[in-house]
Amino acid sequence: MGYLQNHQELRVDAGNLEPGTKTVIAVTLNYDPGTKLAGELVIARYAHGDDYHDIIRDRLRELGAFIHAETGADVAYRPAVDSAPLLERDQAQLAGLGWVGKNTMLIHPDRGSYTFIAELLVDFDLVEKPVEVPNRCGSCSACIDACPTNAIVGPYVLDARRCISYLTIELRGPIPRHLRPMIGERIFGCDICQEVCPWNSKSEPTNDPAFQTRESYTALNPEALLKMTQEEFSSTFRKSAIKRTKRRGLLRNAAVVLGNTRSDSALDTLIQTLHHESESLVRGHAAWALGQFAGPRPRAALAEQLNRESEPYVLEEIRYALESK
Ligand code: B12
Ligand code: SF4
Ligand code: SF4
Repeated sequence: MGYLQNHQELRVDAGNLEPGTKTVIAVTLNYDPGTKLAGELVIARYAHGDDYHDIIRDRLRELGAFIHAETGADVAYRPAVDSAPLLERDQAQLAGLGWVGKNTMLIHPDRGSYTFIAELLVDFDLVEKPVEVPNRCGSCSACIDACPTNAIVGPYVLDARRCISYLTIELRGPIPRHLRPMIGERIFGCDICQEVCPWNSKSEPTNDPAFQTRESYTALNPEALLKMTQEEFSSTFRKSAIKRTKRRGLLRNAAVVLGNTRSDSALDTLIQTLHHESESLVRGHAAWALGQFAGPRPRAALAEQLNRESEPYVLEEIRYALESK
């Protein structure tokens, strides 16, 4: 997320991002497939279908072409969706598309918060100014109370370093050990602070074909993920936002989930991963997961790998796992 920090000056005023910008047309798009996955994987709702970056950028270009055709004016426009250093929730709030709630999400009173935000930066003024939607969080604190990692450190303030979404999607290295148990079964992203929000109980799932749950995901489970080759990963998550973690990130998350669920049927897969996986990040998390199981088998597998392992990070995870047993 360094691009946000490195471009602070661009973030509040879109004119700094695209010289000549006079208006930000902010839009939201419902991504809610309406269900959690039927299988064993818990994937954030926004990632059940196709990669929104490509889909929404194309649709924004269509909107730009439509404005050009309607007005006849030679308008310049630039599309942006979760790709530019813009404060998108604040832009959307200023555009009257909802309020930023205590969980830091943009919420619309009818459409809830399962929405992407995107913008078209244009070089003309709009005559009408939008009317802002008043904040309706009131005395509710359901999102703050439900967050498993206490990442919402106070109303409207999120410590991203504790957020499961950050830990499972953006973080490239090892997940801090003390936070792993709180991830539960979440393999990619987290929706808890939205699922408990009363403003999402009214919202309708989307019919948009791009954001329906992919059929192939219902057959997946964390064990199957841990066995995935690079080729299988690339084809399964082609044109999906999930490929952002790369194979090693997703397999790291799968190992954490198996350590949390501690199903005996996962032992063989975790041992195979510890002994044969080429990515040290994944071996390290498999070691941690084995440390969560009781009994002599995981201990023997850890001890065996202690003699074979050469990577200092994995050795450290193995020692921690053996000590904690
Ligand atoms: C970084 C980031 C994350 C981080 C941090 C999240 C966060 N709450 O800041 C992580 C990885 C944790 C994350 C998680 C998620 N994210 Co995210 N994320 C972003 C991103 C790229 C930047 C957000 C940001 O700037 N954060 C930094 C902090 C400092 O900003 P801030 O808290 O808003 O505080 C600033 C403003 O409030 C501002 N401010 C205060 N008052 C005022 C007043 C005015 C007038 C103005 C202009 C500014 C202003 O000053 C503060 C300091 O800079 C945006 C896209 C974008 N470019 O905006 C998507 C975005 C916010 N994420 C999105 C989504 C969907 C998610 C997840 C739901 C994904 C998931 N299911 O796992 C979770 C939700 C977690 C949560 N509760 O927030 C959507 C939200 C859509 C919506 N309806 O709100 C966005 C908008 C992407 C998109 N284009 O659709 N995300
Ligand atoms: S997305 Fe999950 S971990 Fe992040 S703030 Fe919301 S409930 Fe907490
Ligand atoms: S759960 Fe309650 S406090 Fe949190 S965003 Fe929704 S309405 Fe606001």
